[in-house]
Amino acid sequence: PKIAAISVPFDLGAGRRGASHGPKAILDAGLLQALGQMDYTVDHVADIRLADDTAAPLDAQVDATNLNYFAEVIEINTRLAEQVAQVVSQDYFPLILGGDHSIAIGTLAGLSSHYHHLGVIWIDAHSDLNSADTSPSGNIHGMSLAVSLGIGHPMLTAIMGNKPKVKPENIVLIGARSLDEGEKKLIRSLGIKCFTMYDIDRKGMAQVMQEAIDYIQIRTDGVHLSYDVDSVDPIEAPGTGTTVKGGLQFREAHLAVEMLHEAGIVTSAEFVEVNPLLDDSNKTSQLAVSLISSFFGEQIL
Ligand code: DIR
Ligand code: MN
Ligand code: MN
Ligand code: MN
Repeated sequence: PKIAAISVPFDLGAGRRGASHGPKAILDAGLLQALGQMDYTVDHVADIRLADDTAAPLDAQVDATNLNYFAEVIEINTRLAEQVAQVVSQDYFPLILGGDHSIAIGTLAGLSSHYHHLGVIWIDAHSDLNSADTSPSGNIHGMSLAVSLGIGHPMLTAIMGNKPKVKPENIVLIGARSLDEGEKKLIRSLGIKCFTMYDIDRKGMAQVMQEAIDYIQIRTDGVHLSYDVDSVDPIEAPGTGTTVKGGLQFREAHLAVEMLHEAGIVTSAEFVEVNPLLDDSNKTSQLAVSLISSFFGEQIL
C-alpha cells in the first residue's frame, strides 16, 4: 500500500516542551529509508503547523478553564483532521508522526469521515480519558481519547462534526499503569476494554494482543493504532515527557506491532510523544523507527 506520512511538530498539548521535535528526530533516525527498503511507497505529504500569526483568537466568552493552549490545540487538530480525511479519501494509509498525544483528536476526527465503526488500539501508560473537570494538569494530551468519545469541551468535540468519533466498545487500551481517578471511573462506567500492565504480566503480551485483535476486528470497519511511546518502559524509551516505570519491555513493545501486522486489521497509525530534548542520544527516536518498521512488516528472519 501507499503510505501518507504526516508530521505534526506540536507539543502544546503536553506539559513539557520538545515533542514538537519528534517527527524530525524520527525521520532523521531513518524512517523513510527503512520503509523504502520494505518496498513501500511513502509520500511525506505534510507538516501540520500553526499559522504564523498564532492561533485564531477565541472569543473571550469561551471558558477554557484547565485547558492549556486551548486555541492552539483546536487549530492544529482542525488542520490535521482535514489532512487525514484527504489522504484517507485518496486511499493512502495514514501514518501520523507526533507531536504530543493531543493530536489524536485531529487524527480520529479525520478518520471518522471515512469509517463509521472505527476501532482504536491505544497503547499508552495512560488512558488520556480526562476532561477539564478531572484533569490534574490541564494538559490536553491527557484528554484526547475522551474528546474523541465526545466527552469534553464542545469546541474540541466539534472538530470535523459534532459527533463522537469512536464508540467506547470499539476501544482497547493496552499498557495502562497510570490512571487518574476520573479516568478509572470512566473506563468502568463505559465498559472500555483495558489491558493494564497487570494483565500483560499475568497473561503475557502474546495473549493480550490476540484477545485485543479478536475483540476489535469483529465490531469495526477500520482500526487505528495510537502508539504513545511512554507505554514502553523508560529504560528503553527515556525520551518522552511523562515516563512511568514498569512499562513494556523492548520485545513486548515490538511483539504488539508484529502481531498487528500479521493480523492485517490496522488501517491507520500514529506514533506520538517522542521528545528528543529528553532523550538519551537518539534512543527513543530509534525505538520509534524500529517499532514502525515492525508494524509495517519487518521481520527478524
Ligand atoms: C495525566 C498524564 N493523566 C494527565 N497524562 C499523560 O495530565 O492527564 N498522557 N501523560 O499521555
Ligand atoms: Mn497518551
Ligand atoms: Mn456502517
Ligand atoms: Mn502516555
